[in-house]
Amino acid sequence: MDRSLLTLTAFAAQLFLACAAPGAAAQTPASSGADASHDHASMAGHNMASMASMAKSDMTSALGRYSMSREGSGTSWQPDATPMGGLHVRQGEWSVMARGLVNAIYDKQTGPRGDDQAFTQSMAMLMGNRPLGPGTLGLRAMVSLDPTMGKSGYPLLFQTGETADGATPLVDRQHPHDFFMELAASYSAKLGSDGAAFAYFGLPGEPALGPNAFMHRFSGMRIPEAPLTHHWLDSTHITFGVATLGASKGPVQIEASWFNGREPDSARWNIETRPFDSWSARLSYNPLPELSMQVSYGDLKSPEQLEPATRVKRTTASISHHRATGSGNWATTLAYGRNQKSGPGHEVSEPGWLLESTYVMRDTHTFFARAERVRNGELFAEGQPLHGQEFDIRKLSVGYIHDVASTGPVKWGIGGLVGFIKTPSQLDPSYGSSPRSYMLFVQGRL
Ligand SMILES: [Cu+2]
Repeated sequence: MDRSLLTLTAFAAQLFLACAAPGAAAQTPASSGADASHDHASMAGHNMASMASMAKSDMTSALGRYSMSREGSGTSWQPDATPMGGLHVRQGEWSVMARGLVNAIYDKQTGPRGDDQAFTQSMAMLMGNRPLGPGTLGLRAMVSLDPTMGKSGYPLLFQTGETADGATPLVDRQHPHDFFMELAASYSAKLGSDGAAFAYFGLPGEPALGPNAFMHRFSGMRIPEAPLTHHWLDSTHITFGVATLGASKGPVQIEASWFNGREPDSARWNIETRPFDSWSARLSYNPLPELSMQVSYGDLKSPEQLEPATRVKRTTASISHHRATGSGNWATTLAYGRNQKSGPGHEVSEPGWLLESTYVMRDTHTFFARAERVRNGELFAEGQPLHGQEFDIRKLSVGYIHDVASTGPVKWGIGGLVGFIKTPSQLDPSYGSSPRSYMLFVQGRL
């Protein structure tokens, strides 16, 4: 176990290097040799084009009998029509896919509670599967250098969730993601003519709760701002300890997870362990290649370190649409989440909505927009006059990325976004009358 963990970590580290020095990328999949007997020299002879053009139908999912293009974050689904980004190689019995994203961002949030900061955000992922016995073994590793942005993450007005110091909650800032975002293994076996059953274990991993997480779904992955609905929909994407059982037949998948419901703590470089105290269940349905939908429910016993007595029951529903045309790709996600929080002396039910869309034209121009509405009761600390009150926050972010260069398999773009925020006027003294979010960024994608 330790050894495979180390290997997975090494894979991911290589991918980071590959992004930084793209010339080396061609060797990444080869040297990730799960098959030690493989002849590296012959691999080096392959060029990027032949790797990238490997037939989509060759890549089957680790979890079921459908194309790998249906696989979202964790065990979630996305529309089958979603293009598979990244690098794909077949090595021996292994099908391997690598992908990564890095943003160098200048961020300015306006108003009295605003701030500005320059930082980088990144994610590198390696996944592979191979036949084993009667079924398929899958391995996934995903890492992020987000911890380098500092414990308190980056400025993002009206964002709440997690902590930087273990003592006070983060408000108006997005927490950094942990270095280990996913280290997971799965095994699936065929069931009938078009079905499969699987088991998935991650430390960390993602339980069957919520839509495909924002940095993985096509409609949101290029947007450098975290959604305000993160803690309504997909904040469990890094869960330190999760086991999921699922089954799929044709267009339908049903899953249940048992997991450690506590959010990651402020130590971002480590692996955390804690007993499994929470559960979730999800039903996914892909009726057409262009469509994916899910409903899910999770009972998170004690997600917040600073309020351990608060239990959160989360309900989510989402629809994702992907349309691939001759000149581009257009992906849209509509999602709803509700957190019912109960603790000593308080009980609240907070809804959140998200509508997000990204259009990539001729592989060069990316247009994106994200509209959200959340009811948030965590904007003011204890002792402040508005503490405990809930506010409806509406935000619309629009942006554009222009791809300017590519080095090997890595594409580089420059982009910008503006977020317009509407709040009840009661918040004006704290936030100003029309708070805005601005970001300028350079984005590298593998
Ligand atoms: Cu997150």
